[in-house]
Parts: sequence; C-alpha cells; structure tokens
Amino acid sequence: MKIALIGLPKSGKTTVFNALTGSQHPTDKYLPAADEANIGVVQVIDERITKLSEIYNPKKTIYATIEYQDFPGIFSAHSENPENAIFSAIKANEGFVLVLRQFADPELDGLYGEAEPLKQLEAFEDEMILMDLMVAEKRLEKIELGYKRGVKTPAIQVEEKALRDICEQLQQNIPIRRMELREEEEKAIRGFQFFSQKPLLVLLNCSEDGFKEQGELMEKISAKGYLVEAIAGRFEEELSRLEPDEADLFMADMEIAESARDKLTHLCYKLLGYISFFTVGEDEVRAWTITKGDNAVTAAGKIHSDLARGFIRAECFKYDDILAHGSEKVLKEKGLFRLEGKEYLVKDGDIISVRFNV
Ligand SMILES: Nc1nc2c(ncn2[C@@H]2O[C@H](COP(=O)(O)OP(=O)(O)O)[C@@H](O)[C@H]2O)c(=O)[nH]1
Ligand SMILES: [Mg+2]
Repeated sequence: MKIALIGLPKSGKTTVFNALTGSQHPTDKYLPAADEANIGVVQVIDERITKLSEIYNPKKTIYATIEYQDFPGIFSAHSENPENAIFSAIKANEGFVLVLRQFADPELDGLYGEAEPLKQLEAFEDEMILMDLMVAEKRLEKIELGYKRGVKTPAIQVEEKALRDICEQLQQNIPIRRMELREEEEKAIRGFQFFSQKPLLVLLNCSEDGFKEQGELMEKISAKGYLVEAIAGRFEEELSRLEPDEADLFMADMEIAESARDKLTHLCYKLLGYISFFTVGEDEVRAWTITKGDNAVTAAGKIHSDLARGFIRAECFKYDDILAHGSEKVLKEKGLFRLEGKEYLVKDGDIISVRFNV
C-alpha cells in the first residue's frame, strides 16, 4: 500500500512521517522546503500473523507493508504546473493523508497564514480540482485535434464523454471521488490518476494539549465526507524514539490508546477499503492486501498471476477457527474447511490455499 503525506509547507508532514517510520529527518522550522520526498516502509504488525506464525512455525513470516511518502509542501505557490514531477509522484500513490496544521505557532502563522484547518482543507480541494480540470481540458483539446485528423475510435469517444462529464462537475467544485462514474467511465479515466479522485484522509496535527479537543472540528470535516483524525505530531515523533516500555508509560499518561503508526495503519486500510487474507505453511506465513469485495481469483492473482490464470479452487478457512482449534486437521473434522470457487468473495481474515493448473 502506498500513501502520500501531503499538505502545506510546515504543516508537520515530516514530523508525522518520522513518527510513523521511526526515521529522523530534519524538521527545523527554518529549513527550506525539501525538493524530494522522504520514503519509508512500515510493517503492518497484524497480531493475527504473529499468532499464525506461532501455530505454523514457518521459515519466514511476512507482514503487509505500508509505504509512506513524505512530499515537500504543495500548493503554496500559484500557477504550479499540473504536470510537474512531484505531482505525478504524488498521484502514483493509492491514497493521500492531508496533514493540516492545527497547532499555533506565531512564526509559522506569519509565514503561512494562521492554522485554520477547515479553510486549508477547502483551499486544497480547490487546488486539486483545478489541477484535474487543467489536465482533463488539455486532454480534451488533444482529442479534438485527433478528431480533426480523423482519429476517432469508440474508446476515445467514451473517454471524451467521460472527460466532458467530469469537467462539468469539476467546474461546480465537485471532486471526482464524489462523482458517480459508470464503470466504463472509471476505466477510461483511470490512467490520469486525478488528484480529486484519490481517497483522502484529513489528519489534524495538533499541539500536545490540543489533540483531544478537536471533536467539533472533526465533526465538521467528517460531515463533509472525509475520514478525519487528530494527533499530536511532535509528541508522537518523540514517542517513536522511546523504548516500548517507556513509550507505553507516556501514552498512558497522555491517554493515548494507540500509537500514531497503529492508528494510521487502521485508518489507511479503512480509507482504501482494504482487507487482509493470509497464506500459511511450513515455508511462509504471509499477509496479503486486497480490496473488500474482491473475489477468490483476484486474491489468487495477488499471490501470483499463474494462480489467477490457472485457478481451480480455493481451500479456505477462517483465522478465528484455526486460532480456536489449533490445527487444520481439527478444522477438517469439524467441517470448517471450505472449498470455494472463482466468485467467492474473500473475507478479512480468510486463510487461503489456491489449487491451480497452468
Ligand atoms: N508545536 C508543534 N509543533 C510542531 C508539530 N508538528 C510539527 N511541528 C513543528 O513545525 C515545524 C515544521 O514541521 P515539519 O514536520 O518539518 O513540517 P513539513 O514542512 O510539513 O514537513 C517544525 O518546527 C516542527 O517542529 C506539533 O505537533 N506541534
Ligand atoms: Mg517536510
């Protein structure tokens, strides 16, 4: 899973990134904006994998991972080119975490305007919509030119129609993720990786004593249809540098139940509608990430394209059942071992072994 941290300069993206990845990139207030993204990979320590590993004792245990990319601040300057390299890199991610500064800082206020998350959120949506509009309109111009030269395939006509519909709604300030697109439209525009189509999590970066008091603001943001969370970025960064025992004490003291890393992990799965299934055996116990609603063939394809191509059946049981009964033998005796076909919708926590033939 690939997630981009985005936001205005000095909103605390690198601070949050450090907290999530345990890295120590500089976050000096007066440091000029970086020109490259920081990249860090975080393991998703799913305790189900840990427990399965205890049962199967495999040679390898492989957790899922989230790759976080901490981008330099965007949309701070006007007239940014919608095709610049940073934008393309951001759009290559599956979802965005928009970090909004909610902690007060007189110097940052002076430089970047006061911490007004709602206003900043709106400004961000506007910019994203504008960038998408520019990209879509440019493509439409190219299509027109092509028509004049006699290039007019059915696929291009579908794309043209989709883009016209989208432009019309973008002009009314509707982000693409809220538009109802038909499947063919969705397919036709997939390659553009439009900003306003990506799932967006709003992360309020608060002061140490302010992150619990964001209820009202969070409700407002959530009423606009966003997933939203508040954390104390700098405090979390400090926490991530402590030994686990020590960190637990500080967390208890602050009444934080979950580290920023764990919190963000759950939220990112939710944001993207992802679930996990597992494969188990002597060699390897491993977590795989799919979209809720994916069928057994799609899940098999995550493991290897041959498994999807030659799919015969999925042998399947539930994590909860193996945990309760301890062995596959018992599951078979109890009839908790299932054979599922191609159309079976894989559930979170399914343990799957694919029978295939290529
Ligand atoms: N008080 C406070 N300061 C923070 C917090 N998060 C970041 N900062 C400060 O804000 C400045 C910019 O942070 P940084 O993470 O570099 O922002 P970026 O430009 O978005 O990557 C630094 O001086 C941080 O120490 C926070 O939660 N509380
Ligand atoms: Mg930074």
